[in-house]
Amino acid sequence: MNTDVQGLKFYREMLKIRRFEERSAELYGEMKIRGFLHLSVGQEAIAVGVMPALHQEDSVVSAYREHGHAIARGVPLESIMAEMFGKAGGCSHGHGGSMHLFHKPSRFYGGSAIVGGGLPIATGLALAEKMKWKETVSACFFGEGAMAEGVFHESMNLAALWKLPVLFLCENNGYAMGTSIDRELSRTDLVQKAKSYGVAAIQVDGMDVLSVAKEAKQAADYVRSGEGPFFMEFKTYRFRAHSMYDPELYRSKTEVDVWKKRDPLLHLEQKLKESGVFTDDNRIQMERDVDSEIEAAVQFAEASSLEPVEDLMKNVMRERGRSEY
Ligand SMILES: Cc1ncc(C[n+]2csc(CCOP(=O)(O)OP(=O)(O)O)c2C)c(N)n1
Repeated sequence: MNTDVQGLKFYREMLKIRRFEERSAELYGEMKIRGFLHLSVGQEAIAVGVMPALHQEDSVVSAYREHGHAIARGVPLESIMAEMFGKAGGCSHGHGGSMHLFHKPSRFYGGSAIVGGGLPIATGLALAEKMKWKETVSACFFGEGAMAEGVFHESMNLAALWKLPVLFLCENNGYAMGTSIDRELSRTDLVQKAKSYGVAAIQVDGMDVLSVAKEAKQAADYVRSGEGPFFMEFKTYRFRAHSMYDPELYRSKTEVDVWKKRDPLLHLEQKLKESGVFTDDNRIQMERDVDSEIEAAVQFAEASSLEPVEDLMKNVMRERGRSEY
């Protein structure tokens, strides 16, 4: 695909994620969305740049900051919004909320509240696919905070040892809640850490969607060809709070402003304008289109019903008494 056409597509997709999350924050204020809500504003280039490298039959596993991943993967927008509302029309039937988006048709296997929880799931999916002789990739998004968890090391070790087709996608936004990376990890060279397991690894500018797309394609091709796992560290930043309750005392406004100058949307907008394929009018029109798509999703969520009370225990694993066996 021509770079300008691809750039315009990427811009629209990043804009959709940005506006979806900004609208979600408003709806949270209106108490339409309840529970936890983690926004990825500032990190959109990673979801949007990585997805085109994946095929329909590949698996995607994420963590709790996953709206962007789900949208970019093609999980229907209205089913994501309905899930945030806790409604039966949600992709997880309203059982999961923002942190537990799940959509089997897209092979989007969560959404997990447990830091690092997706890593062994993605590794297990890769093992299952390899045992079936399938040439698929199991892509796993996680934050650098997950690299302090035991499961990160177990997953990397087995993926490397058994040459499993896992694409490890670390979004290094510098903070795990209020803890900066140098206060959480003994070694902050993440690429080196991955290489110590014998896993091929690179660092990529996570604010530049075109670089993300180029590098992700090569990495996914490597994994698909049976070479084993690949680790990508994306240097990025979240522009908003960790979740909806966060006074942000751990970082300065100046630091946030410096990163905002590298906003992935602004960055791409400038590039496209320089190429002469994008104007302010185009942007305004695109914003209108995206906003009406999001409003349709909100209407769907509003109209969707709550799950009947008698179904609330459906899909809940219960310990059964001996007599029930
Ligand atoms: C196993 C586990 N430990 C602690 C927490 C509490 N917790 C929630 S988010 C978070 C920070 C994780 O940071 P990172 O993985 O870098 O992701 P980011 O929030 O930056 O996207 C922590 C410690 C949790 N959810 N799960």
